Amino acid sequence: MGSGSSSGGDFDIGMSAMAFHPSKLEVKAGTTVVWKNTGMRRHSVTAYEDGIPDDADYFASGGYDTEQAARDAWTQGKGAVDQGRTYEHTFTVPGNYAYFCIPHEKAGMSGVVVVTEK
Ligand SMILES: [Cu+2]
Repeated sequence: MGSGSSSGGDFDIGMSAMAFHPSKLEVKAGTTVVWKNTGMRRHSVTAYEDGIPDDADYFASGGYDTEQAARDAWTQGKGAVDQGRTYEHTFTVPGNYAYFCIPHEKAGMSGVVVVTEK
C-alpha cells in the first residue's frame, strides 16, 4: 500500500472511464502501489518500456516482460484489470515511471509514478 494514497481506501490509483486518478503519484522507493479499476470498463496498467529507469524491472498487468508482449496479449483479450480488481507493483529503483492503459492510450489514459529515494 502506498504512502501517497489520496483515496483513503484500499488502493492508491483508481481507474475511471478513461483516466488514472491521480495521474501522478509520488512514492518512496520500496513502496507497493495498488491500482484499482474503479470504473466500468476493462483497463490495463502497462509501463512504457522507454519511460522507466534503465535498471528498473518492466511491469504490466498480466505480468508481461515487455511492452510489446503486453500489447500483443491485449489483442487476445489478456492482461486486463477487470472492474473492481486490483493490480500492484513494488517500485525499488528511484526515478520516473510512465505507464498507460492499452485500450485507452489514444484517449490519453496514462500516468506517472515518481519514485524518490527512501
Ligand atoms: Cu483504460
